[in-house]
Amino acid sequence: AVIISSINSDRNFDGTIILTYIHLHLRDNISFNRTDMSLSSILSAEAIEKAVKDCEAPNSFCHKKFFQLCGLSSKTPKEVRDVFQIIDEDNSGYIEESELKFFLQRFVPGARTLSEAETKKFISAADDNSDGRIGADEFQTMVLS
Ligand SMILES: [Ca+2]
Ligand SMILES: [Ca+2]
Repeated sequence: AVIISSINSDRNFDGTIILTYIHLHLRDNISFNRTDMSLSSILSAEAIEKAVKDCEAPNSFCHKKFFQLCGLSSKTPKEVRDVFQIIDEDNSGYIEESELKFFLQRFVPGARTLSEAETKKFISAADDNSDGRIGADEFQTMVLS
């Protein structure tokens, strides 16, 4: 509806502007859907729900148990890498402390945030080179070991 109304209202103006607008609009929607779909195409909805429910209580998060319950531990290295990229929301190539805090919400939007203690424990479990963030290789090793 947004696209059609903008075409109609811009009918008297230069067509290039309209195309640029439509292009931006489509690009945003496509990239959003792509990210949204990959997590549920890798893991089953029931397994995700089970894993998030299990650590509902404050400070009960255990990454090992979470990866097992949601089924990630038994995925291929490629699939684990795909999940890494979803959690690395700003595409920096690393999962930083600020992204890890919202780890559970990447699986279920209404889930709780991780406490500072949980976040720190999570990072140190994976952070082999002690740079304070989780790289793709570190994530893969943690999940699949
Ligand atoms: Ca990042
Ligand atoms: Ca690291």
